[in-house]
Amino acid sequence: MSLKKIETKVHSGTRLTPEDALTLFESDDIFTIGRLAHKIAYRKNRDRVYFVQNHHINPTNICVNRCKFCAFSRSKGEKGAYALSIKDILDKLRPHNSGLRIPYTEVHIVGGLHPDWPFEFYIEMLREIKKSFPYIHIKAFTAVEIDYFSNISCLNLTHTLKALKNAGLDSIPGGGAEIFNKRVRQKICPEKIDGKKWLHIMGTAHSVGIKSNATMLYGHLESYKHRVEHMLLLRQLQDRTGGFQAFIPLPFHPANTRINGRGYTSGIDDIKTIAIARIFLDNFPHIKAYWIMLGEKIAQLALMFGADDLDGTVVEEKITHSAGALSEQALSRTALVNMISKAGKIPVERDSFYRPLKKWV
Ligand code: V47
Ligand code: SF4
Repeated sequence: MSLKKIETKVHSGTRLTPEDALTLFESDDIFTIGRLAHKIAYRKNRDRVYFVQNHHINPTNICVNRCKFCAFSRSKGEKGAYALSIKDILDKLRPHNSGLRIPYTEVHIVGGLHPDWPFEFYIEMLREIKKSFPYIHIKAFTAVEIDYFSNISCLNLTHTLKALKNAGLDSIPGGGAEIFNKRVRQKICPEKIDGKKWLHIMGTAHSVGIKSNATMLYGHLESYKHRVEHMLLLRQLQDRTGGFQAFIPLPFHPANTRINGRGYTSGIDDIKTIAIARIFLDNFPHIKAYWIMLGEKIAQLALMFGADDLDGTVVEEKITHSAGALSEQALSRTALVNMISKAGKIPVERDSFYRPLKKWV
């Protein structure tokens, strides 16, 4: 299939096949790919680019899985291992020495699979955060953590999800998807739930009314074919549930990991992957350029290549910074607004369901 035929499909709003997506990955014509992605992003979101005032928290880096690509995790007792108490978490969310209402509208919580914490600990964590900050949206726990909770609580998946929701969980982040291909997944994270289970957990979450995101970790041992296969499975699930809000391609950071891959991803690969995601995932409302992993400059460029969301203020980031990220750990609201407006776009501060809170026109 030539790019010309793919262009015609995009102009007429025809869904691309996996073969089309592979053709795009194999093409060097980044300008055509970008133009097509930008057209679709404009169709969906006009010139709006979203961000959220959020605070990331990683309650523990102690993890029984020890994925090979993960530089953040530690085993219990290992140097550098930590586990926060609920009080530590609440203190992190509170601004220092002030009774002022905090600016964040979202807290994003993901961590390791701790060998000793009971399910009740996570329930209490959610309840206490909601009690102290009732206006904050809690986006927490990857599908991998949710599967672990179901195992340690001996509750089935639906009951686990409902218990989390009742305690204050508002939505689920997209982590843990990595790459669904069995052979590659076995090499990079042999202990992790497989792709089928990840998709099943997300589908079940959507069925009980919990929205989520989806990610793809790329730039390690996978091929373009595996990326397309990954996105196809997400597109198929989204056709059934409509529960995904955003897709977030995550470029692999190799420092301190146990994967001898290809080094860091190139800017061209980052931009191309974002653009192809925008074109191929026609049923995803948003494509997020996560500035922490892409770096500010590539994330800004991604706004011309199909991305319509930058994530947020973040405040504290450990996962990527353990693996050699060079970006800051936090950006102010002003910095995000500048990044977006200097790309010629309209900055929109959003809530966690993409409802606009403030627009800079
Ligand atoms: O699941 C771990 C990835 C993810 C590395 O849903 C790595 O809004 C690169 O999912 N190099 C967690 N990536 C982060 C995540 C996320 C981030 C921002 C927003 C949202 C959202 C979700 O980080 C993990 C894994 O795929 N990761 N190690 C690494 N060395
Ligand atoms: Fe644990 Fe998640 Fe790191 Fe894997 S990626 S070792 S599951 S913290």
